[in-house]
Amino acid sequence: MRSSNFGIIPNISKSFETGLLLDIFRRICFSRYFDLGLINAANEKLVTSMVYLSLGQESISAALSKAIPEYLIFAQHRCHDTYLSFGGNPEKLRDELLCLPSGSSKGRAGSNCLQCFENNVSMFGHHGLIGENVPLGVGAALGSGKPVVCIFGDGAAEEDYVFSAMGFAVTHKLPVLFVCEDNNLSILTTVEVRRSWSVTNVAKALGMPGIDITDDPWTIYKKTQELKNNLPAFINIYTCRARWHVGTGIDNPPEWDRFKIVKDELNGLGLSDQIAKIEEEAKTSMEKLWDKKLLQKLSKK
Ligand SMILES: Cc1ncc(C[n+]2csc(CCOP(=O)(O)OP(=O)(O)O)c2C)c(N)n1
Ligand SMILES: [Mg+2]
Repeated sequence: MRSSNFGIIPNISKSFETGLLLDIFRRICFSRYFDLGLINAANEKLVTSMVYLSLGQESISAALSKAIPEYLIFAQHRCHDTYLSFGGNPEKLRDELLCLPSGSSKGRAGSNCLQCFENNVSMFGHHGLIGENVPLGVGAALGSGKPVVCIFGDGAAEEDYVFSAMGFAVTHKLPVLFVCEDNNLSILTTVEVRRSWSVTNVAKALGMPGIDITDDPWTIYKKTQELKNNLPAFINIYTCRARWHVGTGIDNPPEWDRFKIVKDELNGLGLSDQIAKIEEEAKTSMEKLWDKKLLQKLSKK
């Protein structure tokens, strides 16, 4: 059942070291303020390319990037947070969205096809066919022997090639972590309307461990640490998309506000001063990144 605390390990944050709690929070803030700056820039028509915001879902990659920083990444179209949390350069992401040659794909790919091969990150671009990153990721694990994370949506999870790739990974015991960012939506259609079955049950039937949790970053971190010793494995993570499928508008208020829940928890742990400082730093650096005059200058180049 979708709810803000489904599958969360009670009091889990208390078992974390402060440094790790703050690092995860820093990554959440960074992705969040990147997208908030982008929303302003897009609303001012300074960014005119299509944007797929990860706003609302950013706790997932913040936690994954701490738990499995070295994995090859095969993400889908909603992955600003994945790119940023794993260590992609924010200027290059901004420039990509501005369609500039200095962008992460020379300005030719855009929001939904992000890639990164620097700062020890190996993130492979998505082509647009939802779920195709899953067989590609499984093939990469087979060919390279390196661990892979495939991150895809609850809609993509319904594509037949996703299941055949997951089955192949089980048969060949490949080191792949399959992560479904389950925001309950394929564009505007909810899971309930689309299917009567659960992807987690399919993963389990194929012979891999499968769990359902919510986007509590500390539970994600802990469960990922456990599952990485038992790959291939599948995690379905309930989360909330805060903005439109594509673009900056708002469909409905999100079912829960993970950012607020995380801050409340960290405040309860006595970290108010530290998190206020981290949030302010993220806000300031992203305001600079998305400064209106700077964007006008960059676009004239
Ligand atoms: C094979 C295929 N079918 C349909 C589409 C059109 N399409 C683009 S995004 C999308 C919804 C994706 O939903 P989900 O995978 O849950 O990702 P989310 O946008 O919710 O993050 C669809 C149906 C497509 N790109 N590829
Ligand atoms: Mg979805």
